[in-house]
Formats: sequence, C-alpha cells, structure tokens
Amino acid sequence: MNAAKVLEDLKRRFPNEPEYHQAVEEVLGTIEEEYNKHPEFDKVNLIERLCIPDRVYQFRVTWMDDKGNIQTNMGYRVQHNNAIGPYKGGIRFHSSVNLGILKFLAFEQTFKNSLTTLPMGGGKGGSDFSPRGKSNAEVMRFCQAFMLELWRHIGPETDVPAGDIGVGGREVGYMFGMYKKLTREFSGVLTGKGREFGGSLIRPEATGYGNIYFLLEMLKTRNIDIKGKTCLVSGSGNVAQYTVEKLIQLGAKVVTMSDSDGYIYDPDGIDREKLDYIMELKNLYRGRIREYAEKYGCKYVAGARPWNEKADIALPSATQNEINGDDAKALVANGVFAVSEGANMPSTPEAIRVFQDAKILYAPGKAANAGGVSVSGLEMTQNSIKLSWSQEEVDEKLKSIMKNIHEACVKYGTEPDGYINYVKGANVAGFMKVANAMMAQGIV
Ligand code: NDP
Ligand code: 2IT
Repeated sequence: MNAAKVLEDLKRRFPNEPEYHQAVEEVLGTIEEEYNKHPEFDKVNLIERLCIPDRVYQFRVTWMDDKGNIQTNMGYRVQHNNAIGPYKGGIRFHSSVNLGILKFLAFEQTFKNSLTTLPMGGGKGGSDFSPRGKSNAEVMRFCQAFMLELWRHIGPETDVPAGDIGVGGREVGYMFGMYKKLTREFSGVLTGKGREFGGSLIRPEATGYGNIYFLLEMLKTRNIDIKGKTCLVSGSGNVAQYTVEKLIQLGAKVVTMSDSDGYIYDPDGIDREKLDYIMELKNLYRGRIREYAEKYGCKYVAGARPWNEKADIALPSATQNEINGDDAKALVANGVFAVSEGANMPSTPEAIRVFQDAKILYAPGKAANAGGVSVSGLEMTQNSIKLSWSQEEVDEKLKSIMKNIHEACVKYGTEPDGYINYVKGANVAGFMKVANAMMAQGIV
C-alpha cells in the first residue's frame, strides 16, 4: 500500500469530510510499514475495504416541538466494520453532526473495539439535533422519531448503539422504550441502559475511570505517582465528570473543567462537594459551567479552552480537535508531561507531533477512552447470559482491559530509543486483529 495514494483517492471520492480524512491519515501513516510486511493484504485490497464503511444509513427525522411546530433533523448510522463482532458504537446528538464526523468516529471505533479484546465491530450514529435548551418531552419525542427509522437497521446481534455527546442515560432510555415497542422484544439492543432494565454497573463511570486507569499504566512506565499532580480537564459531561471523580479519589488536583461556552479555573482544586455540584448542574438542571465560577468565586474564561493553564497532566474530554498545535506547545511549555485522551481525536495532527517530539506520555483516544465501550461489551455479555455482575466485578474487568490495551500499545509502539509511540501501538494492534479476521472471512 502507498498510504499517500490511498488517502488521495479517499479525498477525491469523499470530499468535504475533513475529520474522516484526518482519522484515516493518522492510522495509515502508522500501519503502513506493518501492512506492507503482509503482501497478502494488498492482494485483496484490504486497506480500502477497511477504510470505507460497510454501509451508511441516512434518514430524515420529523418531530413536533412544544409549541406545535414541526421540526426536521438528519439521522445517520454508519456501520463501519463487523469482522470481529456486531457493529458497536455510540450515538451523538449535536448541532455539528454530519456524515464526515460520524465516519471518522465509526472508523476509529473499529480499531478501539478491536483493542478491547471483546467481540465488537465498529459503528457510529447520530443526528444534528441539539438537546441544548430542549424540554424533556421534546427530547423524548425526538428520540422516538429517531428510533422509528433506526430500529430496522439495528439489533442485539447486528448493531448495538450506545451514548456519546448529547446522548446519556435519558436518551438511551427513550430510544430503548421505542425499540422495544416496535420489535415487541426486550433485548440488549442498546448499552448504557438504566440499571433497572439491563444496564451494567460502572457503565456511566467507565470512560472516565478507564482513561485514568490507562494514565496510571503510562505513569508507571516512568515511575510517576499521580498523587498531588495538577490536572487540566476539558468538558463537563459524562466523560469529564467521571475522569474528575477518579482523579479526586486518587489524590490528584483538578483545576479546570469546561463546556462549549468557556472554562473555569479553580486553583484550590475541584473537590468531591464541588464535583457533586457540577453533576447536579449539568445532569439535572443542564446549566452552564460559568455558574460554577459564580458559586465558588473563581476565574471563568468565556470562549476559550483550558490549555494555557499550568499543570502536570491534561485530559481532554470534550470533543474533536480541541487541542491545536499552539495549545500543545503551551501545554508542553507549561510543564505538562502526560496527555491522555478521554474524547475522540481531541488533538490535531500538529498537536500530536508536538507531544511526540517533546517525548511526553501521549495516549490517543482509541486506546485511552476504550473503557466506555469495553463496559458496553460487558453489558452485552450480561444481557446475553441474563445476569448482572457486581460493581467490583465490572470495575476489576475494566482495569484489566485497560492494562491489556496498554500492554498492546507497548508491544507494537515501542521505538528503538525506548519511547512508547502509543498512536502507532494502538493503531497497529487494533488493525492486525481486524485484518486477520477479514482475511479469514474472504471477500465479503
Ligand atoms: P457529553 O455530551 O456528556 O459532554 C460533552 C462535553 O463536551 C460537554 O461539556 C459539552 O459542552 C462539551 N462539548 C461538546 N461539544 C463541544 C464543542 N464543539 N466545543 C466545546 N465543548 C464541547 O459527552 P461525553 O462526555 O459522553 O463525550 C465527550 C467526548 O468523549 C466525546 O469526544 C465523545 O466522543 C468521547 N467519548 C465518549 C464516551 C462515552 O462513553 N460517553 C466513550 C468514549 C469517548 P456543552 O454542555 O456546552 O455542550
Ligand atoms: O466513543 C465511544 O467509544 C463511545 N461513545 C462509547 C460507545 C459504546 O458503544 O459504548
């Protein structure tokens, strides 16, 4: 394979999808060498079959708002690859959602899910519907209308969606209710469900906790203790909240959180009580992070991200491309020695280069945030055997999965000078399993 040529072809065939091109370019650049050691891959054009999704469903979603107006949104499901298991991946509701963004997420999900060691293929879906400012009833009607289209394309052995930006327990519950009504079946078709109807313990915590478990493995390679370290977290949603919770438990100090309007800087650190306030503010009242600064009298910076503050560790947990090259330079200059990604693709290619040139610990999302989908996989298992495991059991399994992912990154990503290139490690390890499964299954 000639990575540059494959990418050029994809850009020509699928223009105006910059995030998809970005995600593919990162993977191709790191697997090219390994791929070319296997001439049998190229004989069956494995690379194009892996980069282009198996199929994409696209539909209009029509629903009525509280004023009686009829609204339309776009709905999508990208079924990327099911070589190692049913399609699996979240659903995103955000005004910025378009096909290119979902294709990048589904592509990355395929490698991430492969790394988890669980039998899950890759997929992603969503809508340009924004839950911001919508009433509960509006969110419910939207979720029902969305599922009225999506249900015929998914199923517990076909494609199993879950949450992502704008989709949490509330939305999963509404979608599950509609799916159940349409199919007349109670099944594990979605993960991230409520505990009363098949949801796994630790699934809400899994992405954030998993990211910190991965970070601990990285720190171990340099004999660094997390206790007392100052951390920058972006976002204040599901992933950010449980990232902060685990950091507090381990004695680290979190000084920032953010939302799409700005960030707060609390030099005293966000403690348990303050985190409880944020959880209530965000999950119950759906308020703005600015209100934290007003309540606790700390700094709030509107329209900015927290990357210029001084710290030891950064945990981007909001969205893609939230750290650019200049942000990365500021982080390194301010003393940050580890970056572990809770979000998907939060660092631009320029930012990744800055981290790797500085030889700091840097873990890409598809390794570091794989804890969420891992516990989704464990939820699928529990649903299949019609049992639920204890909190301790799931947490132990999550820890061991994150440790295994770290080991896989070390195995495939250690460079001659000893520096661990986690991007290369995650991509090569994730790729090899999917590639071997595709080879064994013939041209399908
Ligand atoms: P939530 O919707 O719970 O929270 C998202 C947070 O990020 C909010 O604080 C939101 O602010 C902020 N945000 C969203 N979009 C933007 C934007 N364009 N610019 C600035 N801030 C933004 O989502 P999650 O916590 O679930 O997801 C966060 C990231 O983690 C995403 O990249 C997601 O793909 C990734 N992820 C999620 C997993 C999961 O299990 N949920 C698993 C693995 C990865 P506001 O409130 O203003 O919208
Ligand atoms: O990006 C992700 O891994 C998720 N949003 C979670 C997917 C899942 O199926 O749990």
